[in-house]
Amino acid sequence: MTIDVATGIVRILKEEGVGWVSTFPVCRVNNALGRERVPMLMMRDDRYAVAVADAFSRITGGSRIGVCTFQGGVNAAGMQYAYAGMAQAYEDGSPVLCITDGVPAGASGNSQYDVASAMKTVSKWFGYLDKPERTPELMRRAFTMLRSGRPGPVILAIPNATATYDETADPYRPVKGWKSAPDPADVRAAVDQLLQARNPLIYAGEGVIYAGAAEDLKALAELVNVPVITTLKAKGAFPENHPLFVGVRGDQVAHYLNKSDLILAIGSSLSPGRFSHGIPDPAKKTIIHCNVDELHVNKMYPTAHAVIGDARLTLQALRQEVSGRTSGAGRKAGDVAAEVKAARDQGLARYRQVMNSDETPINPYRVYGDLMEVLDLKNSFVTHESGNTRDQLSTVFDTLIPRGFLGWGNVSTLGFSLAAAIAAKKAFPHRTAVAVTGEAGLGYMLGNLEVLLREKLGITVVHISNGGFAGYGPGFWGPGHDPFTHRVLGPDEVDMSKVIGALGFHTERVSEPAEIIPALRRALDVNASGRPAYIEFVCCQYPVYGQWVGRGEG
Ligand SMILES: Cc1ncc(C[n+]2csc(CCOP(=O)(O)OP(=O)(O)O)c2C)c(N)n1
Ligand SMILES: [Mg+2]
Repeated sequence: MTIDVATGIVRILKEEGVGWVSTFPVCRVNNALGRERVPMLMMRDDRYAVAVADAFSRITGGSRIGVCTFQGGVNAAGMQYAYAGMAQAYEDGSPVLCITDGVPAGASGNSQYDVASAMKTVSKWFGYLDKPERTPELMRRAFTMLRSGRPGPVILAIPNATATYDETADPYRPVKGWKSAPDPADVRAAVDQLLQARNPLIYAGEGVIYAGAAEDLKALAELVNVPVITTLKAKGAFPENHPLFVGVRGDQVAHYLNKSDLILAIGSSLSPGRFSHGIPDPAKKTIIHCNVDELHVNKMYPTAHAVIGDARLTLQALRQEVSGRTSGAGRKAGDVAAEVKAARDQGLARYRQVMNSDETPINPYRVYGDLMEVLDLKNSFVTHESGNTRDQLSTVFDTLIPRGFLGWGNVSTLGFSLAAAIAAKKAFPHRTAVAVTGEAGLGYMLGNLEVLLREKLGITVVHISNGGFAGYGPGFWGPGHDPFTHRVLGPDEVDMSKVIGALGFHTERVSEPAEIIPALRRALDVNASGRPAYIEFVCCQYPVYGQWVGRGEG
């Protein structure tokens, strides 16, 4: 049967299990989405259209692919704005599918902005549908890229969505996605080293979550009796109430990174960035790098052994090898758990103290502590913003299930938390979803708050309202910056709870520590009936949090 390209794409999306598509108008594939009854989640700008789909892929660990559409072609205004969302998805390695209008043949000289080259810089793969009958081929390729190997965004540009082709000529079959198992010799070499090490440390990255390998990570850590740290993006890959869990950041993590003689990295690029650790004295450590591809091997640090393959298959192979060598007994190594507990207690003491603080303005840690008390940590989703909420929550927030908390941002683009909370509600409608933000993140999300009301998305936005960019306070960036790039109108001048209340949110403004828990409870109650909530907590600026370890530190 002859169909048009847009319809073909949408039918393939349905076959691939895509249940909805986020968008900001206009993209010609949207007509077919409407005709074929695939719901569109219309965001209020193109960056958020990408970010919601991106976050959906992250939160589901790539098991359900987020898809978005935005304006492209010769009038690529949408794409220029969507670029920010794509760049973040690419930076963080998120398997999101972006569909846009392509520049038609003969029109490539119409604009200054070169769509194809721009998109290639922020995608794992860029497909240009130059012939209608290639629709199944390009969609197959796209889903292969999305479901196999190192995750990353894929973009499809459709220059002529109304062109037709014969749907029966090349019937589409959903793409499974493929994994690879590591070379057994590499596994043996890794286990040789691991069993010889005195102070090994497991360094777990987000690849563990994408591989669905959280259970396997736990099983290996327990078998070899080795402490575990996770990256920001992998927060939750290992249960944070587990006796072997050290942390994401802070003194106790620094202690273990410094002390370790062997790092078993799994599912992490080991890239020392703005929001990750460096490996101190790497030449004095044995680095075993387990990764899905070779891109990151020998990148910043000398890799002693690489184990290339899917994280789950790798963890299983390592476990089997250790088991075989030790007759199932694993590695004996003294009372590792007691040492971890002592290091955590010491590292976290000063935060635990302020988590109980009665001071006013409220200490932000008190809000986080109370939030942990109110939430069912096995049935909720929390995410941070760029700024102090990232730094503080990633220091103290206990995450018990994968994606109970979404850490994001090798570089963290302000405003992503709202997209993440929306995606979490779409992925797990019965989990409570909370985005914790400062005023900068809130500024980015304001235009998109209407979506929550229209779509009846019961999400709570927690605003740590401290009247400024706390991390940018006096002295931080050197003289001249402060107060010009630090102070904004704060709770004394603007009542954001009234502003957002006028939109239709349930809102509250809380100044008393004793009111935090009741206010959060009311917000979550309201959320259960599909109404969003915004709670402004009038807080002090308290730029205190666990540090990342630099590369050179010894
Ligand atoms: C798109 C983007 N631009 C700039 C930045 C740099 N940036 C990071 S945090 C921040 C300010 C955060 O202030 P606020 O939201 O008030 O949070 P606080 O630290 O006070 O809790 C800025 C400007 C960024 N992360 N993303
Ligand atoms: Mg602030």
